[in-house]
Amino acid sequence: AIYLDDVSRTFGEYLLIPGLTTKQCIPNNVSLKTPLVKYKKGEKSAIELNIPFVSAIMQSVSDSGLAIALARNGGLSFIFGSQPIESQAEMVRKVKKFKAGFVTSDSNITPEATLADVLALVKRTGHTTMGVTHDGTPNGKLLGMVTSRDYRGEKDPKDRKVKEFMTPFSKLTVGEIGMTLSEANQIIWDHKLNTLPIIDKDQNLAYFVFRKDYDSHKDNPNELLNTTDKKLLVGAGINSRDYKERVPALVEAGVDVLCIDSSDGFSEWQKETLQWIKQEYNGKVLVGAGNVVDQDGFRYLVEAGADFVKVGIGGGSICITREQKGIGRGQATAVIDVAKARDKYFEETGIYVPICSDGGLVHDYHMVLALAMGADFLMMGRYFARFDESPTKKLMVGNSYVKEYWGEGSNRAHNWQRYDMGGSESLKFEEGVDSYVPYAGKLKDNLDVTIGKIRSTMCSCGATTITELQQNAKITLVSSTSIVEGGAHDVILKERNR
Ligand code: MZP
Repeated sequence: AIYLDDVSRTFGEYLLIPGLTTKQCIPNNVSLKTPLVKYKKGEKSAIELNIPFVSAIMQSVSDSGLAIALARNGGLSFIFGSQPIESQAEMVRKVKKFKAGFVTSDSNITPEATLADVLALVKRTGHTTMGVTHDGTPNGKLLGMVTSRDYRGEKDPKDRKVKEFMTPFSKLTVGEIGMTLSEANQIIWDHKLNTLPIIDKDQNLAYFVFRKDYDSHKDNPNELLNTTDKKLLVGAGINSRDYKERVPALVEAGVDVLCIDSSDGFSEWQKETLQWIKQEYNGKVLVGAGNVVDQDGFRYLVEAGADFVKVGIGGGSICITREQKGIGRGQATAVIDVAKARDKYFEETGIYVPICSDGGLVHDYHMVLALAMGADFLMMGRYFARFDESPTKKLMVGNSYVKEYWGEGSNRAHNWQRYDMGGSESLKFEEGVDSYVPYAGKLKDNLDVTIGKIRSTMCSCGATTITELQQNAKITLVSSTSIVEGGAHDVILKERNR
């Protein structure tokens, strides 16, 4: 046997030490943008997430409902693969059909609102409302406001007001269907707008063309602009058994990215699956692989064509693989080790292959630790299972509301393909449990708190991007006694709010 020198450790055994927080390093300036799939040095990833969160490939987590909610908030779901091909494809279609650009009015916005107010509103409502200013500065007065009701008649005085706001732009907002992006660019440029809504009346959709950086690109307006309001992003889990039928159906349904879902991905089964997909679609279909917990596993999957690699065995909240099979590795140690392999591969080839830390994240600060240790994005099951949008039942147990949450390795999920080592077509023993998690309300409300904490911790570390965090974070191991010191201690607690 080979003995590794390091101890298998998990996130709860570490803390972050503050770095210098500069005056620019404030939570609003923190960008959580992150690459999802591999890219060459100097280029950009074909898919970037606005927040580094993906939801687990699980029956009790990722259906179309959660996928829509998470994508609207900047993350991405992998629709669970342990279901018939057609129903999984239908879920993908449902997400892709969702009208992300549907616009609504909000009574909090007045003609005096600044663009910053509108942006806050857009953030809060999940990109459903957009305003227009004309002076090209972030604090410019709001002159126009678009709502879907603009085009459905004036049902109440607020609608009339909205129409009044729009008057200066009536020529720009009606009848632009068929307008090209460069025509829109020209209008923006001529009128010094920050944003230009283009309304598709038939579909009740709004497309926004906006100026990215007014000051630094004055001489080349066409470089400034891009469009938003695209279709929502969605991923899907696949297995290494029926991929020749499943992948074409998912691609046909419009899936953006796939992930081979297995508890142990360091296998020839995954290599064959990756190679088939890459060959069949000329490299155009994006697919991640995993899970692995060391450098050898990473290298093997990347050389077989993986667009990202998922890290983690046995750390999931519902997982009993380590108890059942004695297989796994502390999640923090696994991420640290695989991140080294990712960086080495980048140095050698100029290709950056993102890694995902999957499972075992309990506290919000664990997420920052995982990112600081090298994860590019995080997959979570328990976290999302608690929300209204997850597909499972909400029940009252004792005095509290809970939601059901079961592992893909439990008998309930019947997902033998995920645990298949070849040669059998059934689950021989359980590797997961059936459980409850505390009900936590709406995804968006919880995500706002979590993201707020992450931004704030990153500022303490002196980082405004995930890359900066990975490069500069100072991390220390903690002793068991100092963990006690970290909670409230030696006081008599009154009622505690989160
Ligand atoms: P967590 O976020 O609940 O801690 O972990 C979710 C992850 O656990 C999933 O993304 C998956 O990798 C893993 N998982 C899912 N089912 C099982 C199981 O039944 C499992 N053992 O380990």
